[in-house]
Amino acid sequence: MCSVGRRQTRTKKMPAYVITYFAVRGRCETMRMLLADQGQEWKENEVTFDTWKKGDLKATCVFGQLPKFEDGDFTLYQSNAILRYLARVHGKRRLYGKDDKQAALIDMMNDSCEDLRLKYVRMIYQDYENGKAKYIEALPSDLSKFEKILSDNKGGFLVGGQISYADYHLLDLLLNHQVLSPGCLDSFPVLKSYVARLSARPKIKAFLESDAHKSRPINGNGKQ
Ligand code: 6SG
Repeated sequence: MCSVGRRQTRTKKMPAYVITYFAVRGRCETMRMLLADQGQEWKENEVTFDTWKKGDLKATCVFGQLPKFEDGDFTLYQSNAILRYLARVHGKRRLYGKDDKQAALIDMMNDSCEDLRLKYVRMIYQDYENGKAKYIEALPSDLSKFEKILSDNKGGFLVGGQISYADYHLLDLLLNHQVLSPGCLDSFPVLKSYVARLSARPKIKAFLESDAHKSRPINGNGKQ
């Protein structure tokens, strides 16, 4: 999926994508799922925490953080900007809706995914021992919003009738939340079947079953 050897046989259709990140799912599993589902190849440039702590790589990153994403000689930072870039480039009708209004709604959905991700990340990294139970208790309030959105939109996705980059983001979040709290989708049948349906897309299924995915911890501190 991401061997250097294969890059040599790439045609123009096969961009030289490189993801530079820690060996975790974290902020990159959404873009990895998007790329896998779109039949793209990429190379992983794994950074150990020890290397990162030395500071040399950090000093070269525009905002001092990873992930870094390269498409040939084009370099991007900020995981959501990377998702939007890939959304503009891939997909039958791109992964960004059919017009400007759908694109704006897809951005809106992704912003709400980002809100939930930030809450999750803060709990995982700053408050896991004390805050986990409270976080799980409050989770239905967030999940119910997505349940209603998906029930109201008959197209099977967050917006319209085609997958968008925000769907990959929500899928990643829901998969992580099912690890945090295995029964958390039981009272949300629409979300539950959405996760099952997207996870069963052949290329996503293969990705989720891959050693590369399974061997990466969700978070950098081992909490999940
Ligand atoms: C952390 O926060 O793994 N990037 C992270 N951390 C290192 O020096 N808005 C952007 C975006 O969407 C957020 C980037 C994100 O792209 S991801 C980063 O660069 C830094 O700031 C989550 C993750 N964290 C584990 C980690 C590695 C280094 C610091 C945190 C574990 C803890 C301390 C060392 C090893 Fe650690």
